[in-house]
Amino acid sequence: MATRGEVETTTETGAARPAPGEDGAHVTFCHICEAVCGMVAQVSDGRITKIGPDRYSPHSRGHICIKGPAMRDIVYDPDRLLQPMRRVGGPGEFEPVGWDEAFDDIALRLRAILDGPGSEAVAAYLGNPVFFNTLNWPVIFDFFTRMKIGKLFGPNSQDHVSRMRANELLYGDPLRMPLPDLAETDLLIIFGSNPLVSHGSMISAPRLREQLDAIAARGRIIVVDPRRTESAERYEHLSLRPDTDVWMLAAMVRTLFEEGLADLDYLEEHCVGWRSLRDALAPITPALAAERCGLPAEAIVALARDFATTERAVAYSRAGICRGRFSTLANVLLDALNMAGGKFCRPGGSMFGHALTTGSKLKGRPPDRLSRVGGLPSVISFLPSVAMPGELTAAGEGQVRALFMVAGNPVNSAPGGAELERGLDGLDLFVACDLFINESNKYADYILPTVTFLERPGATTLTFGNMLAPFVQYVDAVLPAQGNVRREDEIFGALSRRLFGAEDVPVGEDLLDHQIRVGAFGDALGQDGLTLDRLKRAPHGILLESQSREERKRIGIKHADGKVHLWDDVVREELARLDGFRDSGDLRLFGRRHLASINSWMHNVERLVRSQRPTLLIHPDDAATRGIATGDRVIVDNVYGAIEVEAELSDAVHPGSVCYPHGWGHDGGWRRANGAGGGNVNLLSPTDPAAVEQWSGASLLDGIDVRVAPAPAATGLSS
Ligand SMILES: Nc1nc2c(c(=O)[nH]1)N[C@H]1C(S)=C(S)[C@@H](COP(=O)(O)OP(=O)(O)OC[C@H]3O[C@@H](n4cnc5c(=O)[nH]c(N)nc54)[C@H](O)[C@@H]3O)O[C@H]1N2
Ligand SMILES: Nc1nc2c(c(=O)[nH]1)N[C@H]1C(S)=C(S)[C@@H](COP(=O)(O)OP(=O)(O)OC[C@H]3O[C@@H](n4cnc5c(=O)[nH]c(N)nc54)[C@H](O)[C@@H]3O)O[C@H]1N2
Ligand code: SF4
Ligand SMILES: [Mo]
Repeated sequence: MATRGEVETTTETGAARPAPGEDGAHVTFCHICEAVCGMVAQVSDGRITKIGPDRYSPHSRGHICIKGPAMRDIVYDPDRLLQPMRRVGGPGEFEPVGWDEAFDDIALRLRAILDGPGSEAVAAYLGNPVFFNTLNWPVIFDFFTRMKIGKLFGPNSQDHVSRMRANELLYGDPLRMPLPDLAETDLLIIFGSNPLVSHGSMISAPRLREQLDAIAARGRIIVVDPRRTESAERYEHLSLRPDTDVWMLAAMVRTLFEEGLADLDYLEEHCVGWRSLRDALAPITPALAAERCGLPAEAIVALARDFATTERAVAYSRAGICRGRFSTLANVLLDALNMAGGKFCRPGGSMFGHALTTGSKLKGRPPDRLSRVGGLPSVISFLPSVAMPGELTAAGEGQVRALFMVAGNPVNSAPGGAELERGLDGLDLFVACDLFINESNKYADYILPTVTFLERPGATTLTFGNMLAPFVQYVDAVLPAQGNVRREDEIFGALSRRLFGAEDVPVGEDLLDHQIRVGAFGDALGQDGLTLDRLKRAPHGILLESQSREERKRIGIKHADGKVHLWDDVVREELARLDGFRDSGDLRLFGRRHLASINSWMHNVERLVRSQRPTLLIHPDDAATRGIATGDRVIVDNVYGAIEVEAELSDAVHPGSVCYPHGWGHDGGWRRANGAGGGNVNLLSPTDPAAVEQWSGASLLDGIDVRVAPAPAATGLSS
């Protein structure tokens, strides 16, 4: 029976649920990207024979992409680690070890570090897949909290950290993320996202393409991007030089004020600081922005006018504006555009999503701090990756001596280059939890092999706050753990007990049940409402009724005055820095994702890699001046590093820019991935903490100054 707040759906099949590993159809969901699509895994003779879409899922209604079914290949990958490994030689040289032996030695060595240099010398890198593992992370965090871990790192600074810093400035809470109201908008401007390939980020909506097509049919979608992406191709494209959006956004907001199009009553009611922002933006004219961005001033003005005069309009941004030189400011200005246009908290505009659980998602996380090297701030406890190599290698008090790396691969996914590898190799204790030997954990002392998401229960709660239609699903494991691998909660629970004598290690499911029940949709520990038990009785998940925009705004804004803050010292100082900034005029490198790739970890799957070829997209004009043709080997370099890759001429990229996907150039324990070629583009990302934006510490990944030249024969740089 449905409980309070549920949207009635006809998706209950009533079929009995098979136990993990039992023959039959197992309802599950995909944990690879934020769409969290419903899937069904067929099990026969204890093995998964096929993974297909869950057509009964009220969330994804039968949608999946090519990566979901490929998880079967990951489960049975011949290179997958199925027993704990201890390093016995150089990088990547491991031999099997028993769990107890591994735990004993890890505990002994960690104890020595905690008793010696102390917890400041202990760090963790938690990679992207951990965050999808919502039932296990409380146990992982519990372990780190018990030891008062000094430093946390993760992919945040390669991803959304500047968006979070902007959220904190604007709304008083880094985790409060405004979403575009796709269901009702008539004009959507996308800055730096390619939803047709990424399937949405900070938006969880698997059938995004249908929603976007519907907007395009009744109105417009304009994609602002240095590449004519798959999304730009399908809708309208406005091409600009990488890492220049900040000027375009500033000029658009300015245009609204200049032309009397800004909704002043609205600003007065909802925001503070808008007058200061307005005055400070005065020098950033459309002509100046046009010159910086490499597009016509008229295009900026026309878009601003159209945005302001379309009642239901919204600007949305993602990764593409989060990793630049002015990324916090760019995100603030994006929201300022929505505010000045009067689009926030209005139909078709922007509004926060829903909160399923109460309190912070990362309960008990360490306090925010500055990095020892470079003095960069942490955001939601995570220090910037650009500080990581120095934290590992710079001798002195607080130097990291022990590292736990769970589901991460910073050597390929973060800046760091040779110094990061040297740092990883020089640790006193390096423990990794992963499915494979990758480019980072090949330096570990121990790799503790973990289950895939198909071998553990899971809940879709990570992306709940970003769902356009609030949905929640709990699923059981499809298979028991393969080989001699364990879940992360088992591993970190065991370490907590061994090292700290912990008797009260949290249980992920109990915490989830409690959080659901005291949350907005819960039964408040008594009345009718959502509970984990109820979730377990709805295998395909439950759609929930949306709360009103006003209610979400009331809950979402954490500033004491209940207003959106458009002005503060950060905005003031960043605008001053913008004023003094001079573009080098060099070629600018930016990234792209491929439908069949997920960051650095699915390149060992034949059916995914066979359709891909990482190439450096270069505009024909830039290629001509350098004597480069499609298929040529070229060297891309700057002061930080060099890679040798294959060139592909394409007028889809903005003149003066080149585009290369990240996550390639493998050299780990995954044989097919190692043979897939390509280069590690993050070797070109600045590793100097002073070279990145100082408020968020966001790595500079889009808009890196590089040189490109034909490769002399046999450089030996990369395959
Ligand atoms: N297939 C696939 N899907 C994925 C992933 C994957 O690796 N593969 N990764 C997942 C993850 S972890 C994330 S965080 C999300 C990210 O989701 P999105 O943010 O939608 O993904 P991206 O493809 O990185 O889109 C960024 C876009 O910004 C553009 N861009 C680069 N520089 C600039 C710039 O300076 N200005 C502007 N305006 N645009 C710029 C790029 O050309 C690109 O089209 O995707 C998720 N989904
Ligand atoms: N230049 C450039 N660099 C980028 C980006 C970009 O756009 N451009 N995008 C960035 C973004 S958005 C992100 S999120 C990061 C991602 O970067 P990271 O978070 O460092 O990690 P991944 O590359 O996703 O590698 C994930 C690792 O987790 C392992 N794994 C997968 N599932 C599990 C599991 O269930 N348990 C365990 N224990 N391990 C598992 C995989 O085998 C793999 O080794 O990359 C970033 N790097
Ligand atoms: S869109 Fe994302 S969640 Fe859906 S199947 Fe593909 S990778 Fe999985
Ligand atoms: Mo990401």
